[in-house]
Amino acid sequence: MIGVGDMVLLEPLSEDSFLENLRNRFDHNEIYTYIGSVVISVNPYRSLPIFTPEKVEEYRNRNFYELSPHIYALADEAYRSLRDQDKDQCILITGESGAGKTEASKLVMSYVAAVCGKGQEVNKVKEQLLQSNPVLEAFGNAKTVRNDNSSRFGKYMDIEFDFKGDPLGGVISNYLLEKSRVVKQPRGERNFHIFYQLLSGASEDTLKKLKLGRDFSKYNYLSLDSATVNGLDDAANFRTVRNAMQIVGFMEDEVQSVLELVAAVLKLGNIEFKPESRCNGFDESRVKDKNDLKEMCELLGIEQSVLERAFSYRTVEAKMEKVSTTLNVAQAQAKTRHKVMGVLDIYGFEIFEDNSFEQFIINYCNEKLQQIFIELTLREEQEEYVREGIEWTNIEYFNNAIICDLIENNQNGILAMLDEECLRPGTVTDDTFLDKLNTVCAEHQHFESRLSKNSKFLTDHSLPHSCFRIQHYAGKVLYRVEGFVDKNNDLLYRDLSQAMYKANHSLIKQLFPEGNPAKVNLKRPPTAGFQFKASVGTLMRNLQTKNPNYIRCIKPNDKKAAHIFTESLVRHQVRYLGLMENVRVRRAGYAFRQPYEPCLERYKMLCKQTWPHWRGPAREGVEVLMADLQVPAEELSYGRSKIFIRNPRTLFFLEERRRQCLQDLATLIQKIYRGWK
Ligand code: AD9
Ligand code: MG
Repeated sequence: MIGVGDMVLLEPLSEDSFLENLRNRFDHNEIYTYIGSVVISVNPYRSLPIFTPEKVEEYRNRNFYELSPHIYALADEAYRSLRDQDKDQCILITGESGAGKTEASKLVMSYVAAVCGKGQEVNKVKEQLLQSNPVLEAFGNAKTVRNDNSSRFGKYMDIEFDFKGDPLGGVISNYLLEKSRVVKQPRGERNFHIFYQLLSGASEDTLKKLKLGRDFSKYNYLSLDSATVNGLDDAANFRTVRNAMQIVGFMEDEVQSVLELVAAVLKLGNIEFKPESRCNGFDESRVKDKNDLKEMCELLGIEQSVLERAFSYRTVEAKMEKVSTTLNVAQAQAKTRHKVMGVLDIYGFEIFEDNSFEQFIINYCNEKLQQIFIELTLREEQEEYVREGIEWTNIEYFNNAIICDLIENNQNGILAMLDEECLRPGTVTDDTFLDKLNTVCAEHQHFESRLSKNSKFLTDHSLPHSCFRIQHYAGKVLYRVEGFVDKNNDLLYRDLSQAMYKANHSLIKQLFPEGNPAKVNLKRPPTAGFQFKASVGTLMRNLQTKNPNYIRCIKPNDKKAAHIFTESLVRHQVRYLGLMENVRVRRAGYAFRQPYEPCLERYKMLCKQTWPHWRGPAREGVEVLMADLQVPAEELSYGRSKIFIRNPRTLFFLEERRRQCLQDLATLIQKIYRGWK
């Protein structure tokens, strides 16, 4: 074993020793390390020979700590508890952009697919589950500065299983797709993969039908400086995606509709507007060159004049963005309750130089995940203690509930105040929102309210203009309010949705149900913040009913390169993932626990009474053994099925004695062997 496989057993424990252990293991291709049952994964940025079918077999049906740390061990444990103990599971994968979350989620899915049932029907479902990834990635991933295949949405997938543990299907929810990317990408980044894939990989015939050419530079929405990405074969990926769409269940005409939509978006990007003076003295916008507009209308079956009018006028109100979509719903007929394994691949905590509404929302989601992590980790510990009949010692930990409250409280939480501001008549700007925030928080300060007493909302005079700062569990983050009101409003003018609804194109019609004039809803659609809060709430309630399994992903360097471990960068992530806190909580009770049988088996050679055989119950054997080795009684607790060891040093002591014993034995055997010769 390189270094220490489980950080709980690290001695002495400090941030430095934690980092050194990670680095040491990373340098030796050991990218996985445990904190108890949590898996830390450090992105290797190269393919390692540890994801082979042989490895799958190696980890299959083995106990978690038996082999060296691996994501397969976690997947196996989760799958077996689901199948054999009927416990719904969730796999929570967090980490910053490029840390390897999406790859980890795919590894878990492929492991589960490899070990669960067989047969024609089951294999079809497995294929559908696995092939949902390329489809989602084509439309939701893009090359960014941080990651060539960055997911621009959060994803949660519930995989459903029958009583035998065979997969039945899956339900996917998406969170907060970064849709602004369609229109504009930061320097050095690309639009969503599908645009480039379509232009590079579609046949001449398809392109002709879609009225497209291959040249990226002809389309305003496709940035020019980074249109091709090293190591990314857009044309080959297009074929993969088309194939995947078919496997997932899209009919040929549906695929065609989707591609028409993609083409229409490219055309839309090329439409330019010019001001035209009106007799009332106002300027009105008019479409400059009508060819793209015409082609777009042909693709979508929209009357050109209708769309043109919608572009130029605005009545009122808007549509609500769908936050979660359901794909590929389970096909099961069985009436029995399904077992469920949820896989969450969601954006990690973000602290940039410039933090906006998106970071605010993302960090809020991470606060909620941290909260559930604390809650569930502690609950799990507590439950195990109760199960084993061991006295529960209270563990001190930082509870971030007050930060969640600061953001989501229905009365005076930041999201509620933003909503109030967005809905208020009169002139609303980002600055009026900030004023309100500061006033309410100052008022609270005056009354020594919850908000200020814990001072997670930080006001001081050093703050730059138009900013507020929050003390998140992972660190202080400065948010710039510019754009908060607009992004929260998330308005699409009704004229546009009505024009879209009039299209003679079934997919477009489905996408804009609010454009149906029969369903004119004068009520304002919910704000983006409100919707996100609601969907995060649903997600949290869903996760709370499941047994959690954690994968914490770490990005070792900023260069997307193999073999480089930048300590400062990793230290930062270790801090904001709360990993030291995690180790501390885990060690606060008992650092190590093991069922009696394997424990006796491993150490019985250290005591004459237990070696070579112990005839009585394993628990008594372990008691005799520990007494003989003079392990202090306060170091140990005897549970119903397991022994609990308080301090890692006790375990090291046992391991060291065992090592010596084996060595002595080896020397003895050598001597005897020489004697024979
Ligand atoms: V983002 O928040 O969606 O921008 P992720 O999802 O955390 O991010 P991703 O899984 O996409 O990161 O990993 C980034 C890249 O790292 C991948 O495209 C691979 O090139 C590389 N990677 C990640 N994990 C592994 C691995 N286990 N083995 C080899 C890996 N390469
Ligand atoms: Mg990702």
